Amino acid sequence: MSVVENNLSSVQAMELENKYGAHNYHPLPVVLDRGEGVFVWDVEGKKYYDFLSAYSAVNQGHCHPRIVGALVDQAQKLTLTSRAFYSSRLGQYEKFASEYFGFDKILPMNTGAEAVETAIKLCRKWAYEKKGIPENDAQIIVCDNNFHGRTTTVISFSNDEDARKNFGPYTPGFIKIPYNDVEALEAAMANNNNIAGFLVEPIQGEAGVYVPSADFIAKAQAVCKKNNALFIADEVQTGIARTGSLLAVCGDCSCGSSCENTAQSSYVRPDILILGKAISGGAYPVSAVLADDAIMNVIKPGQHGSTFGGNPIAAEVAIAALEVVKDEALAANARRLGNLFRAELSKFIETSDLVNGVRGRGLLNAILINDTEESSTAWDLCMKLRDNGLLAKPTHGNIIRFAPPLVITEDQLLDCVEIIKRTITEFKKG
Ligand code: IF1
Repeated sequence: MSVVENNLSSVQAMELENKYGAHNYHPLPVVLDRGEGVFVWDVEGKKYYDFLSAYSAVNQGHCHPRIVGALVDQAQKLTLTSRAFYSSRLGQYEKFASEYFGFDKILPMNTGAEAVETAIKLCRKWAYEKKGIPENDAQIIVCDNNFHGRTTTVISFSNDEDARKNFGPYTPGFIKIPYNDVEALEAAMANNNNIAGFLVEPIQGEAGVYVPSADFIAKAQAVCKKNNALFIADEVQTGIARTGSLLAVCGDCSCGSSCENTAQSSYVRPDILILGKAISGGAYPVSAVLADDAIMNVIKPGQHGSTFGGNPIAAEVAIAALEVVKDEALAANARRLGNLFRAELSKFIETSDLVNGVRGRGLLNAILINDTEESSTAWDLCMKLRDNGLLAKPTHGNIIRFAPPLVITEDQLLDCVEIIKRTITEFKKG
């Protein structure tokens, strides 16, 4: 008899996770069993709007038929070859994705953190072999309150004590500056010839959906260019149409594919682009690093790799997921409905003493709860939202992120706005 039972209750399922699973998360008490589009169902069959989208991995909606179809078809043909051999799918994916985002090459990996680690290695190697920084002296500038993953090097430059405490000794070679502070970036670069690059999220997701000044990214890239340092954009969470353009660094374009007019003023082309999450529509772990030959070609055979990186399933799933973004104009939908969402909530919160702000871009938004970071108010509000059929979770104590799949319709979005308004109105602080 299979040890996996199919008809567990929510309570039984939660008990199993608590007993047999590491306690590295504190999930909202809901047990999801099925997903379709913007909806998920728990094991008792209750339906919810998904307003987290697996942290912006399910931008194309749950179980999108084209993406699942690509996954199933390839899984029945060839799942994994390793990179010891060529495969019929990889080169076609590499061409598709490189042209889609407008770079010479792509280095395929699996998780976002792996892609960030890859970008750090690529930047350092370029610094030693092309910029001429003395070996082991390369410095990469990062921002306060960054989130780039959970590997030991990445948490070495985190300032979130939960993410880094007691995981030392830490990897050296990183300089922290305040986010959205071009002057601090210039100062960190001035008189320091060992700066290899600047790694930044175009919008800080985990920190609480911090949208920087409109010109921050463009000015930061100009400072990098002036100092011969690489501008590295971590679009793991903000990419793939989430913020109303294909990439958050695209600014106000919503073309949803590699934009011909990359010369447009708001497009800031990174030297190294990091992608993850929704590059696969959440159907399979896929991440990637893109760069032009002058940077990417510092990596030679045997100097970097991954068992699953660029596997045939990942290749086919990512192609399908990226085609869906363009064919369903998800960037334009995210832009339009994100503006509507913020406009509706901005009006409403003028009447509420529980919420004192809404911010975001496209369909990456957050509300600021009028209570301390240490309070349970944001969590308690998410519990009430769950009861009312909408799933969201606080990013930090008093901020709730709202990030539905980008396939959401206007009617569904307005339905969710009503759920959020009603829940806030009825909420009584504990
Ligand atoms: C968790 C946060 C979000 C990311 C950016 C790289 C990665 C992430 C900008 C690493 C991953 C995930 C990780 C997940 C929850 C989620 C998250 F809360 F942790 F910070 F989205 F905000 N760059 N973010 O956001 O990608 O290795 O996870 O594939 O660790 O709890 P990954």
